Amino acid sequence: LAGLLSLQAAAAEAPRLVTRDGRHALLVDGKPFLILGGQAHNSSNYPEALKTVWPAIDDLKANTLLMPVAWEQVEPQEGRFDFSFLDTLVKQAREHGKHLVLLWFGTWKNTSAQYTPEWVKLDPQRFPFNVDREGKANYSLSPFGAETLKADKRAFVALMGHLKKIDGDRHTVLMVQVENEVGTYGLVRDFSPAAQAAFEQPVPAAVLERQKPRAAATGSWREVYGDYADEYFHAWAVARYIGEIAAAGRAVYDLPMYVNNALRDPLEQPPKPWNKNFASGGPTWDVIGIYKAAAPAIDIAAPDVYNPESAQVNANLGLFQRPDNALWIPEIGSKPAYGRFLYAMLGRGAIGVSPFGIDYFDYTNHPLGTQATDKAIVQPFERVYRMFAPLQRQWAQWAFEGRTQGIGEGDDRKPQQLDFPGWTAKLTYRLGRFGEASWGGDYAKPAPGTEEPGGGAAIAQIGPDEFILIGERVRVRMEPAAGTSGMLLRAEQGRFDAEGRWQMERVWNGDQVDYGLNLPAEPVMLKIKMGRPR
Ligand code: N0T
Repeated sequence: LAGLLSLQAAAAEAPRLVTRDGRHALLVDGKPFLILGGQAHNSSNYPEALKTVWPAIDDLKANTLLMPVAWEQVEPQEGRFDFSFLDTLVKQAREHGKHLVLLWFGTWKNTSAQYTPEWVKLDPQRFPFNVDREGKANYSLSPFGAETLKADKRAFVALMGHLKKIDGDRHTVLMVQVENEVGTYGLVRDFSPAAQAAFEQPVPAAVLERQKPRAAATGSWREVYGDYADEYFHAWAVARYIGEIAAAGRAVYDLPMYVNNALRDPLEQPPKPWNKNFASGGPTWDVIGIYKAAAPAIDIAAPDVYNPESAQVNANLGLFQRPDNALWIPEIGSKPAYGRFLYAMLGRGAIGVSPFGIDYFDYTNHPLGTQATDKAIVQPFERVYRMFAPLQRQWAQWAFEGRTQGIGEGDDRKPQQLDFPGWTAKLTYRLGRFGEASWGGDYAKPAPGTEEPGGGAAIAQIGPDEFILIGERVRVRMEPAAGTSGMLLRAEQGRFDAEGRWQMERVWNGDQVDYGLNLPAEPVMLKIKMGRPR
């Protein structure tokens, strides 16, 4: 009976993020959950449009749909709320067996005010824009607009209250993104009198703790952060604004909340002061500390990955995965080149991932995403989701325990390695079926399907000498850690069934293992047993 009661308690518990040993998990019904997501196009947040969304989400084999809910849509007239789209969305998600992540498009969507209701757009006196040094209004709403904050917060609280009413016992909705890609392009910060007065105040102690001072240890923003003062101040102002909205929403219905980021160049190290090269004030990797200090109600700063260069992708994943920040990728471009990085993201222990523009609306965001508007959109991602779906809960648990790693093939196509306690996985790409290229002739020719970088592998160490390997277009050789000896005992190809039990299909040996585990152009899953001679 006690077991049953605790099971019920877990089922009734709202989704939440937990952290242990610097790793994170999204608990859903009390157990780690892996978001295999898909994000709809921006204008698909209407009941009729959902007809173009579900087929793509189903084709993707996603378990979660990321869908905007817009301020203009829920509060077309001030104080009169309409949550009918949310009702439809939640009902249909349940019918399709999917979870949801809601994206609150309010004061800022890609930094602009375009998703605010008309009554906001038409009243710049009440809802002021940022102004430049000359007092000229910029296109982006000011984080010092007290009325804007009040109004956005009221709408968000109404949304969360409604959500609690319709979903508080079911948890179809897992998380909420507050605003979308915030910050300001073209202007480093607000120079309005209210902003200027705040800029001259001492930097709050909470910020000093999380964001290392660059000059003086205390004092005004300029004194403490020198050339970075304006952008850090804007990040603080925007984060505080969002944090207040999130906190008010969570007071009504406590779900995990996050912000997403249109990235700055992660390879510019050390990062130079803002030079119109990214949206100032957004949660770029270098100001995550400021967001943590100013917006404690926001759990995660998340990267939107729209540059497929492998060095960029890897650098971003490294910078956003921190002991104080779970890795969660709410947007990646839908171009095929991004597919292999799912192995890196899920292998590194992300709580989830979601390609953007997953619906059959006749629109493409090329060149950020694919040109396709049909089933070809999902192909590069479905192949990976298909492999992870049957063991999604188990994988999330392994990731939380620090047992998993993963990587996508580099643009340079060079060998890579993943180190586990006792064993190293050596990965090579493009090589033919037999041995090394030194044999020459046809033997040196790359394996079919490896013309473009497309390989990847995710590995879980499920016992001291046992591994689950998921991957494609890569040769994997497990080697004993330096100074020890060991060999491959058995590699089973198979899959996990719906109950999570391993189903062996064949044992790989001979040609399939003599030169390493040769993973073909279609993803496979192997259960590998290594051994050490006595
Ligand atoms: C994204 C999407 C949507 C290397 C673009 C990406 C989504 C928003 N913005 O289709 O609008 O709502 O979050 C911005 C990418 C910047 C360009 C990077 C060039």
